Amino acid sequence: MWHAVETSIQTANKTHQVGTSFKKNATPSHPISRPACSVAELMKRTKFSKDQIRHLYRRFKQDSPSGQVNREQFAIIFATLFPTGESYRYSLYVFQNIDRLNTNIIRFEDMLATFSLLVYGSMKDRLGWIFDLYDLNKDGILTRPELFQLIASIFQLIIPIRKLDYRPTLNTIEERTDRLFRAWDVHDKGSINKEDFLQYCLQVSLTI
Ligand SMILES: [Ca+2]
Repeated sequence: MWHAVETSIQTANKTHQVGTSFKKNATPSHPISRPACSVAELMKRTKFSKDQIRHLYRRFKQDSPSGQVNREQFAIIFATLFPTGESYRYSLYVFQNIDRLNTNIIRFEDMLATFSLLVYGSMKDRLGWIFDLYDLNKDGILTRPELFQLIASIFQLIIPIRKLDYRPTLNTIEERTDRLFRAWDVHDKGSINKEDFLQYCLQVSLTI
């Protein structure tokens, strides 16, 4: 997914279109939700350039002509990135991590804010986003069942479980979950908060 984002940004860097607002479609075929703020405001919020924002907006509109995406639409778009796997469950986890206000809708501004954090954010910001992705119920605590569900959904992106012997795959997911959970549960509490997670990941990144 982020490769696609980077490709879009690189493409935007090669374009020379200018403008300070989102142009209206001359003959819209359906109601369109446009960004609630100006390009200048989005530039200030996200660090993206005007050309990058306009290019990303066009790409966003290609996939979602209405200007916003619900869970089902997001899952369909997401599935094109993983044509051989089962991406629905993971797409829902990503959706709820972008839809931070829990509106059940992703607008262009939401998507752009996430891209900005992942492209321009600090290591701590990016790791925090990953922790929030793993923290499925968003209560600030990562539990083993949540980590298991997340890892299982990642496996399904690549390997449709229905096509494999289920037990060995499940065992592998259990082992991965145990290994990561033990490493991240630095205080051996049986649960992991964001501070523990950041502390572990930042320490490891410094030693690599
Ligand atoms: Ca949780």
